[in-house]
Amino acid sequence: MAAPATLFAPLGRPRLMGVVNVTPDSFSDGGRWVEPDAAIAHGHDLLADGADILDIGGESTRPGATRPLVEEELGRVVPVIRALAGSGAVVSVDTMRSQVAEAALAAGAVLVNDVSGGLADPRMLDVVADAGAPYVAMHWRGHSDHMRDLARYDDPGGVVAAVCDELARRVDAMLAAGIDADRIVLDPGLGFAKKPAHNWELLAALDRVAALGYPVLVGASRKSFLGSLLADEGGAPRPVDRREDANTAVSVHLAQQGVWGIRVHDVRASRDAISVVERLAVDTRNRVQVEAK
Ligand code: PMM
Repeated sequence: MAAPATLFAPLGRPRLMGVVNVTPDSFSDGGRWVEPDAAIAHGHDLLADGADILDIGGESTRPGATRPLVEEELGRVVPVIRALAGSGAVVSVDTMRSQVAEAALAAGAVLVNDVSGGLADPRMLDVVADAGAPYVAMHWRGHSDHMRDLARYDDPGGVVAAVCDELARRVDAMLAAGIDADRIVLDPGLGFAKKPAHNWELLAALDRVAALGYPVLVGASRKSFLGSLLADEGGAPRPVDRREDANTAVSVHLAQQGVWGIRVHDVRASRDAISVVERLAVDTRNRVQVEAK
């Protein structure tokens, strides 16, 4: 598989993963891209805006969501992956199901993005290992219909220690299944079994996640902890379509932290912000060199 070279080569900035939710019920864009032609056109728009990877998903993970049948999920993602990968895009499949991962890889996806880190489907890690595919493993404690009840981090070290420990255990399982260490990406799973404060703590401690020794991907885009931060005086959360500026600020933070990837719905805003961070890094380095002389 040619993917790792492109996916893991040094780039000097985070990769931007543009979200294509081929779902009727995702929290931020449910229904907008559910028709294959609309999803494919959206993918092309994200590429034009500077997406490095298109993340195609057919199952909503919004809190409380019920799962689609596997046939429904396959029917949503496979034609879209085939078309976008066929036109040269680097495509990842956002799925917790090994059957969908297999079909997606056969249709041209080069990366499996599993929000459950292999916990939702006992075959997933073997399928990924057999395919030699790069694999994003996100921190996850349970399906969306009950994940709110799982947002408890009472042990010493709180959410940061728990997420790192639980991700480290997933890494052990991945390596035991035969997934190459150089094909693993870890994700702290913002919004999944996390209260708003947990997400902020994790964002402030990404060095701890990176210290596990793997590239890090983060998805904050449009999530409810941004809505809570920006709540109005009456406490009503900022609507999903008015959280983008806050998300762009998060992307700046992520770029400064040196993450491998950022998963976003609006690629252009984050791409522009990352360009600023990159440009400033060049001048900061120059200035340090000049002053050291
Ligand atoms: N979040 C969502 C879906 N997939 N994948 C990864 N790796 N990380 C995330 O944070 C993540 C994800 C939920 O957001 P969406 O419904 O807007 O796609």
